[in-house]
Amino acid sequence: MDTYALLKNKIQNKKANIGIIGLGYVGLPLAIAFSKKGYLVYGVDTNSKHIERLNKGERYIVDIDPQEALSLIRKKRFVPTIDASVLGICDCIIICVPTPLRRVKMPDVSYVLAAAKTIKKYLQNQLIILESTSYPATTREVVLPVLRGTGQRLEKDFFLCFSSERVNPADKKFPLTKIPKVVGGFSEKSTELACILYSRIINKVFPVSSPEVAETAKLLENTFRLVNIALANEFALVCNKLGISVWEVIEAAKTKPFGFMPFYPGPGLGGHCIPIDPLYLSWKAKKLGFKTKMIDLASYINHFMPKYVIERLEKLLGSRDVRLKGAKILILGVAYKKDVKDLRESPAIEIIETLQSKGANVSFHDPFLPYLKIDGIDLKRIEFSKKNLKTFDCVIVVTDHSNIDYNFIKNNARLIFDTRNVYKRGGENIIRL
Ligand code: SAJ
Repeated sequence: MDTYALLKNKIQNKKANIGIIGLGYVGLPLAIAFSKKGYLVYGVDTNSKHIERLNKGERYIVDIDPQEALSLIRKKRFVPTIDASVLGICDCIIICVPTPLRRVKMPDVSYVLAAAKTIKKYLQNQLIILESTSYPATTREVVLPVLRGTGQRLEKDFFLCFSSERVNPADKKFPLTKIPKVVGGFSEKSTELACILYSRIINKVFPVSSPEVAETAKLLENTFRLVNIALANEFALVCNKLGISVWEVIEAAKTKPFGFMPFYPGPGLGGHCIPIDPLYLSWKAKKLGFKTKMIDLASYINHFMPKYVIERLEKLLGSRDVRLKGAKILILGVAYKKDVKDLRESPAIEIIETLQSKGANVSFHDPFLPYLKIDGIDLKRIEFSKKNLKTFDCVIVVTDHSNIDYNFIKNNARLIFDTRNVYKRGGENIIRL
């Protein structure tokens, strides 16, 4: 029986051992999903803290029940480890490592390369899948050459695919198992093996003709969001000039039952995907001699929003004869988006840094984060009260977490600058973006 037939048989009969490299917000849910379906899963992570916390039943990913992970570990269906040699007894290996941007807006695929080099040590009759979001042709240009270095033949001795991760942190409506999976292999055999594997845990699998198509589809998804969020942000600036509510404009436009999808303005665009992934595409396009314009312009507009928030605040305080220097400001919510505790690329960081540099006295409250120690900011969360709310010159709603008592704040704060439209009906002490 050749490698393809052997792998197909093992995957179909859940006899295939699965290796997942990277137990973050992508890899860990994947490991749990496959373990729950009866596969033996080895989760390899270089961060021993992740392994310790999993073995103690502690949560470090918002979408994972740590007790469920622990019970799978106790049943020996899921084996989290820092020991990469376990990959030698895996039949399928899925790479879920970070793909950040370097300071100079260049893709950093060093984690992908490191994972490929680790796999190379143990490569033998395996299906390898890259899930980390990256520029088109990363699978072909970064992963494949390393694996070929073993002398083993692609599509004969090993199989290779790209399949994009689609995770919406804190979104209960779309758990991993309900999000269709796009799969692109170097041949139909690679694609088929990966489709069979994913179809064991995900309702809909969508094969495409190459890894590049799968890689680029993912970037279209996130660029779509980047550009439309930028459009909503630009409309916020225009509507402010017009003296009308951008929120009311969007609610009205939303009544169109076709051809429109609402996006909302905000204080800026955070997270480890939307602000970053599209720049992977513009970087690759530029290398191919094509300068993208939409992505660069949208990034510019989104990056302007924190500055715009400060501009609006200065005007607001000025109209009340309060100078920003020495003003007491409370930032409500600092995570990059609602109901998550992730700070990556959060606009709140730039807003706080700027306020502090202008001499404002800044405090923050975020139910998910007890302290803020990042980029020179070192603040402990405050618990707001009837008494202390009155001492702030302005409360800025930066992240609209659900578990905040907005009414209490409205009834006790002197001035609220709402950048997320939590106060849909406004109020005499409330100004919205
Ligand atoms: N934001 C706005 N206005 C909007 C929507 C979002 O200002 O109308 C802001 C958010 O506050 C946040 C940022 O944009 O700061 C990104 O929000 P997001 O929900 O688009 O991004 P992520 O990174 O949490 O999750 C996204 C997924 N989100 C959705 O599809 C709703 C999806 O794009 C990807 O599956 C995922 O990134 C990923 O892993 O790529």
